Amino acid sequence: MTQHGHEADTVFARALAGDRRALGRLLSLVERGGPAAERITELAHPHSGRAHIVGITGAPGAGKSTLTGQLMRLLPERSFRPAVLAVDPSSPLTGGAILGDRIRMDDLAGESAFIRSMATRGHSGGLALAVPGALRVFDAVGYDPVIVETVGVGQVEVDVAGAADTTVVVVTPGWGDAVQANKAGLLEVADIFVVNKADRPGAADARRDLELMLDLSHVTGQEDAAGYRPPIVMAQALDGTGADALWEAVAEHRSHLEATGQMADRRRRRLRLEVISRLDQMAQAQAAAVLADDVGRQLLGEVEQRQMAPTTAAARLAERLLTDRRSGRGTG
Ligand SMILES: Nc1nc2c(ncn2[C@@H]2O[C@H](COP(=O)(O)OP(=O)(O)O)[C@@H](O)[C@H]2O)c(=O)[nH]1
Ligand SMILES: [Mg+2]
Repeated sequence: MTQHGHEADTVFARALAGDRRALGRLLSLVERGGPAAERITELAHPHSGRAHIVGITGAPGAGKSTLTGQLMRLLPERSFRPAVLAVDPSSPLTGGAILGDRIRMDDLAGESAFIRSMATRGHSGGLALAVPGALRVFDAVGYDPVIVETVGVGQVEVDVAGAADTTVVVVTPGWGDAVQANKAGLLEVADIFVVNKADRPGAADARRDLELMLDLSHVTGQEDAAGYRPPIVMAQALDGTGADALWEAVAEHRSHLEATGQMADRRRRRLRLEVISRLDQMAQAQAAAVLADDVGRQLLGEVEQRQMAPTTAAARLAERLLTDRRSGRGTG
């Protein structure tokens, strides 16, 4: 067995038995990518598929972390074992304040919760693989729900709605109205809305605007065929108001997904996308290798000299790449 395989196997077994340090190590290995991450995916996959993955998204400063922190307080009291993956462009790897400025990791260091921050920079394999990998690890070792916090669609390369069973979109009176949420593409991905900072003026307006937008999407037939309409939860994350109602909405959405078969559909689509990203990454690495070798460089030279069309060169390279793979002389 390779060294990577050996470490991954040992660490995974320990994490599965409840060792929190091993879980931390496992997540680092997954985040780093490469052979160890692949081995961990193999080990974790058969154990996964049970946790409810809840995405929390919205503009920076909307209160996502504070709200998540409130859920992390509430859920263990109700016998859940929640985990959080905070994907944050500004977050250091071991930030003490990832759950907002009032709630520190130490407050939540109990056995029944786990919080992990993932910086968006420095991923050779990309977040597109690191995020599903980390969520799978949490799921496999028994955390449920698994909450993934990210800034809004289009601001990071990870698509939270694609990664989650239930997507919560947080807006604030200060951030703007439903029109902005709509422009940011958040309206389509929301299963639940939270109007946070309801202590601020304009909260009722934000709610009304969202209701109007939802009415419109109903008229244009965008509403869920099974009649689901995203509820709007008013919250003040700083003092925890609305956290209960948010959790209730999340649980209702889960029931709805299960009753209508959409849970299975979403998961099927997600796994398919994960295979596609992985395949894509492998194909790109292979293509880069074939382009960089002698034949690749020669063909590129011929294209530059106008002796060969780019299409012909690409077709030749593709053929070589596939032949190499089949005869086991590939670079991977
Ligand atoms: N007034 C008010 N401030 C809030 C509320 N919730 C969060 N905040 C503050 O908003 C700021 C951003 O919160 P944070 O949770 O870090 O937002 P994130 O970037 O979406 O994760 C922090 O200073 C919070 O204390 C709220 O309900 N009311
Ligand atoms: Mg945050």
